[in-house]
Amino acid sequence: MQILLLSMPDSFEHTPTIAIRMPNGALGSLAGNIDPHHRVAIADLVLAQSSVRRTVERLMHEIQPDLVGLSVMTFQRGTARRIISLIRALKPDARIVVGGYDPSLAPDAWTHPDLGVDVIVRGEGELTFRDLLRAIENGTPLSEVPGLWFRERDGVRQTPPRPVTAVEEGTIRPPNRAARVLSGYTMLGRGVDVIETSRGCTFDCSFCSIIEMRGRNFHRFPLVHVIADIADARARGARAIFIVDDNITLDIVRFTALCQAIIDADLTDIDYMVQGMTSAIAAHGEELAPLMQRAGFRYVFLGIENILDQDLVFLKASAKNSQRQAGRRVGNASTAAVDILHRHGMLVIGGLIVGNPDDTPEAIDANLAFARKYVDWPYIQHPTPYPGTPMTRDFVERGLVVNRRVEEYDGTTAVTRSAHLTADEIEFMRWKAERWMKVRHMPTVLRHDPGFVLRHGHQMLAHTFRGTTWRSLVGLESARDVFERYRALRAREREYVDWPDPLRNHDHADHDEVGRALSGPPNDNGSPALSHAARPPASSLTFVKPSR
Ligand code: B12
Ligand code: SF4
Repeated sequence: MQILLLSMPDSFEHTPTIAIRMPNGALGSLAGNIDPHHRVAIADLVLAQSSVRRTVERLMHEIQPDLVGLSVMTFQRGTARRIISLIRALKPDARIVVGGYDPSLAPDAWTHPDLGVDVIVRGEGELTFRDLLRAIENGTPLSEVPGLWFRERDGVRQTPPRPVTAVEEGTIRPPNRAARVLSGYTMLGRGVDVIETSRGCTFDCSFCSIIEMRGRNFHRFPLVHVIADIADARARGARAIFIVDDNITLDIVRFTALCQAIIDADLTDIDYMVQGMTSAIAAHGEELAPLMQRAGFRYVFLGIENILDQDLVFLKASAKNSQRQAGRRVGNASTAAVDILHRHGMLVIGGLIVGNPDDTPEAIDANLAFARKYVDWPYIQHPTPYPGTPMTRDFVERGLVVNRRVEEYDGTTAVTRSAHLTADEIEFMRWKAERWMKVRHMPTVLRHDPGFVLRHGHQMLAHTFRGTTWRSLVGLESARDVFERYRALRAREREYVDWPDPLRNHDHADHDEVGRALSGPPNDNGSPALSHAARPPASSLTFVKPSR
């Protein structure tokens, strides 16, 4: 079979494509785990952001795929619909399969007959996708493949969820990077790739999709597999690697062993980026950080989330951000974690969430001041009601969701208000402060990647300050005017595909689906993952109308 796998072109504020274009890890892993006689091509459309339609047309013409698979996050839903419609027009007999976080957690949004999706793969994809291809090829019923929703003549059928894979058993083969057909991956001018060393998390932060996606569990790839994977990425040109693990810091002993294995394998000339919990870094950093530094870790994304205790309680992120002494919580671990990483030459990407239900201007200011003082690159977001998360339920129940256009659920558009501030005020506060924090990081980047900054620095600045004009620079326009212009530009940027949305005449279809998906109950027992089948039918779940 000829297979084309696509990731969506939509990017968001903190990863501008001028500086950061990373491959989608899911597609490489899917390609590496199908039977070898298939011909598979991967196209990360973020590499063709300004020519999406032309690129899809060309690939469809050259590859003539029997099946096209799309990986989609919630904010990319509208783009995915247009691309599917385009593919349908170009090759009506191609089968369309969707997977990833949005189809997994909001499958109802993907079943409209006018949309043209044949199969939804829910949850982890490698084994389900492999078995789906086998079933199609052998003509056996799709009902025998766990983990699917699929279209039949009389409607959509569901198969039971597939249990999460124990990756330590070698069930998942390494990714197939050779299948990528577009080029241009970059992290500030260096070739970049992604690898994973583990899957899952045992925490249950209320804003995170991971628990609903796969339950509370943690599985580790064997370290030999990981080192071989890094070596493969390096051999293909990667000089920067993003470790996409959900939470690598759950097992510090193993993380330490990984750093040592990277050093032993002489793979230290790569800039590694990883995300971690502040509590783990604060508690174990004195032993871990020197090894991370020697292994080549450069950026650590810290899930600080919020520096105020009441917000951490709402986000259910207190435990992972607590500093402890003799087993007792003695405070927030963020400053200790930042300090340890800085002392060992690493840079901190500060993940913060502002605009929580009870946030006042002072609460947001306190977080912005923290970011200004402690983090190197701010990654400040607003609480975003992604399908199936407990936080979504909280916001819906309090009537605080003010925007249901999911294409704006990109993390930096405030789509919820607090009890004290409008969504607009929340976003304005973050936007205004964050731009200047980003500028402060430029000299550090210049020292590390001078060629890139000299060539593209002006574009990076222009992106960060888009909306600014000479009039605003000399004070003839207010920051508010600039903010409104920025938002108008941002709205235009979201039109990635010059092709109509097949559901454009179903004005409320998407919103109703969102409403239903948003109010789904959590999968809080950790097992089995994806408990959708055991839930009340979607139509019985109602969306609480926002009060403003
Ligand atoms: C790494 C990561 C990133 C990296 C992306 C690097 C890259 N190019 O891959 C960075 C930091 C840049 C990033 C950014 C963002 N991310 Co992010 N990210 C993750 C993270 C940590 C891991 C994703 C991953 O690669 N996993 C490993 C792969 C192998 O697994 P997977 O993606 O789940 O894919 C499997 C299945 O989903 C399925 N599958 C996936 N696609 C397909 C397609 C087909 C056809 C099939 C059959 C199956 C299938 O099979 C795969 C293999 O098992 C997750 C989860 C988490 N714990 O936070 C969030 C997560 C995916 N991100 C999320 C979001 C929202 C974002 C941002 C919008 C904002 C943000 N929160 O940072 C931006 C947008 C990025 C952009 N496009 O501009 C959300 C998505 C929620 C949703 N409902 O859409 C998640 C779930 C975090 C959360 N909030 O809960 N992210
Ligand atoms: S610790 Fe990280 S991966 Fe785990 S639930 Fe919280 S945000 Fe998600």
